[in-house]
Amino acid sequence: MYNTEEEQERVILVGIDFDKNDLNAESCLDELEELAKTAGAVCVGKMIQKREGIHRAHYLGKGKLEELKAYISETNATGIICDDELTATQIRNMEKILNTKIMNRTLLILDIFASRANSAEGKVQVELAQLKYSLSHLAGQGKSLSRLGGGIGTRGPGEKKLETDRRNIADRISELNKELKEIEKRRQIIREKRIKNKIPIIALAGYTNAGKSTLMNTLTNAGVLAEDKLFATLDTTTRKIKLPSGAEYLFTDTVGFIQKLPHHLIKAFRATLEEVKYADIILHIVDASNPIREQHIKIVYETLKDLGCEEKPVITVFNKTDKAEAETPFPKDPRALSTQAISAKYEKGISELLEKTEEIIKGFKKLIQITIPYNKGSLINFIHGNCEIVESDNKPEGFFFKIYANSEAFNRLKDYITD
Ligand SMILES: Nc1nc2c(ncn2[C@@H]2O[C@H](COP(=O)(O)OP(=O)(O)OP(=O)(O)O)[C@@H](O)[C@H]2O)c(=O)[nH]1
Ligand SMILES: [Mg+2]
Repeated sequence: MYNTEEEQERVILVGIDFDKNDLNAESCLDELEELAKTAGAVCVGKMIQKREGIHRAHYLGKGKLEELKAYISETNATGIICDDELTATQIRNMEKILNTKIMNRTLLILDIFASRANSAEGKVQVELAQLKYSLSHLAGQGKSLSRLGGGIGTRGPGEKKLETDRRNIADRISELNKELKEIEKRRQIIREKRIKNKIPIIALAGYTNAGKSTLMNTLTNAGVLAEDKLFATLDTTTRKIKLPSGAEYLFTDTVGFIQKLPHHLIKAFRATLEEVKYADIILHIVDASNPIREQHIKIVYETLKDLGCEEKPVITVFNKTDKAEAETPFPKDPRALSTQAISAKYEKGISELLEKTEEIIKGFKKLIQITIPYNKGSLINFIHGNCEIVESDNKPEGFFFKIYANSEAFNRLKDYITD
């Protein structure tokens, strides 16, 4: 009989409690457990070593490694997942001592990304990041991945198996780079079109699992995938939504941020993450019921800074306020222009949030009604190129527009206001 199901991995999670670190090692491992579950593995144990830093040769100290070896055989684990970046040498040395599969947070995240990527761009980015990862971690050995069989670290985007033949990796990387350039070009054209249309862009950003897609669903009924898994969303989705005020906005749901996301991964997914860079305003969604929400907020701001978005207007949205754990007073957020408590799932606080968002957007744009005489054709082009049009009509006395005008447009058009 053939068993086509992959054998479930049984993993021990391993972390280091650094002396000078503001990240809490236990909560990092809890999150790693969520990631492992999302990737389909079972956590059979956890181990944290207090150390000044990572051991250069084998991540943990020698004594702790022996302890881990006993723990592996005791729990029948099929592999370990370390919470930090590992070098090829560290992996090799640990493999030799522990005689088990060595994985880490990055490999796990890539594996989850691989199973979640839907768009062409998402798939290309994931495969590229995976191949680069395996190339740098298999340097000089070349057999480690093929020896692993199935499971975490061997899955490519979609149903595909990750290519592990080193001779082909370099070719495939250059092929994917070319594809990615093409996709980025297309994305750029779409962005330019949006900017030209002058419809304000509102990005939903925040820590993974905060409820961004749920809010997007509440706002649009767009049917964006929302589930209790880390990295449910890997591809960005943009929807045009008309608010009760009559104005239209583009809402963009983005990939979640996470702590310890290595810089090279942020770089690899830049095209996807960068959507926030083109937004007029960021709605920063926080899971207010999470005990380490303050840590999440800090990581989101660090990532936004990495992406060059430190000046973007932000409204911080405390979500999941329907949960009892969210009841303690919300943390202060001096970076945000405003804050709002909501429940995306139970549709609480949504209209207040939208009002605040519109107020801020309109803070730099004024809503006016104008009628342009038919002999002033050049102004029509100016309006189309520079203003956000809410309504337009041909009236006997001229072209009628209801528009959001910035200060320049307001000054140029104020003689035609017909309120
Ligand atoms: N109780 C409660 N649960 C919520 C609320 N909003 C979202 N959730 C749940 O939180 C989980 C994560 O929601 P998502 O909308 O997928 O979160 P996300 O921020 O898009 O996550 P990623 O795409 O993984 O970054 C789901 O199980 C939602 O049902 C809320 O207001 N209250
Ligand atoms: Mg999502």
